[in-house]
Amino acid sequence: MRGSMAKAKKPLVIVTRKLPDQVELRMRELFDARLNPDDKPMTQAQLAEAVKVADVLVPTVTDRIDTGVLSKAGDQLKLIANFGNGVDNIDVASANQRGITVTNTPGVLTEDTADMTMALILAVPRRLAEGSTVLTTDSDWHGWTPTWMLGHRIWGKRLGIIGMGRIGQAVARRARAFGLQIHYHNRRKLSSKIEQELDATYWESLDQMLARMDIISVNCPHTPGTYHLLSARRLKLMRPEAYIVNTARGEVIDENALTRLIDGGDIAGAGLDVFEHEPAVNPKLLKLAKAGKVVLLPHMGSATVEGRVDMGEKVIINIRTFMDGHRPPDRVLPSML
Ligand code: 8YV
Repeated sequence: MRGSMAKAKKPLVIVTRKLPDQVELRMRELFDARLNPDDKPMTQAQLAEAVKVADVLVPTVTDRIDTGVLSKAGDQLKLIANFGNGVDNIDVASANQRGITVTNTPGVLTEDTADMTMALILAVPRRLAEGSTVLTTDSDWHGWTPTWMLGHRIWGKRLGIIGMGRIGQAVARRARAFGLQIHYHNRRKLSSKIEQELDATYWESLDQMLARMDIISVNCPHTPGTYHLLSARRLKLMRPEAYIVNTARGEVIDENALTRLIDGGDIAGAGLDVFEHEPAVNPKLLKLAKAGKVVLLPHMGSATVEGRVDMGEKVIINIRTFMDGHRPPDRVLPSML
């Protein structure tokens, strides 16, 4: 009959940034996909125009989907399928109130992000970035000496993981192989089975954990509850020999306070893949990087070809499931944040 024979109208899916070719190809086949081949970030005004017409919006961490944008959404907008795990770029509560479902892409960037975390855990104490520039910049190398470019051993040290979700646990598994002792702070204590597997010690008090760790790794999401979780007061609790690594979100750390404390010798150093005001980077942090006190990366935690394709695939599955009238697998609810 007509209904079953007629092809359903494809949903208009607006994608805000350039995605991997194979993801875009598949989106073109499945949807009426409006892509962004130039990859120029959209302005708030352009995002507002997009939500007026889109059935589905696919934003990324670089798009702020706030109430200003959402208030312009047409009735046809039913799904925001974020290309990314963190949803702090989206006002999820406000979207839900307007009847718009929000999804993300968890699980597929866990291992890549944990690898990058481990890379920073190694890079800072072992002076990797500093060492790698010696040969390429001023050919300042006069040969091996017993006392030059000494860093610090990580084996046997205490690693305190803040946020023991998927990524935190993946970091713990790696870190154990490097001889680190695993400690963690999390909203909830893990099951004793997982604690035993990871040989992990739970700290209900973040303050107490901070005061006793050699390395801190931030692996929790940015939510209103974790904004500046590492405040100036808490950062001051850290030992002067301690390092801090952040591959989660810049907003979790008071970046100005961190910069001051490293500069003053109250914290030994930091490895940062994320920043409080991305893409802007505090010039004082850049100075500290030149002095070899911090290692800075431009938000590369999940930047693998495989990861980005998997993320795209997740976005597609979420859109298709939703369009077929089912609950998408990666729905995000305000209560989860
Ligand atoms: C993503 C990330 O690349 O998924 C996340 O939360 O931080 C990144 O690794 C980015 O969010 C894409 O939107």
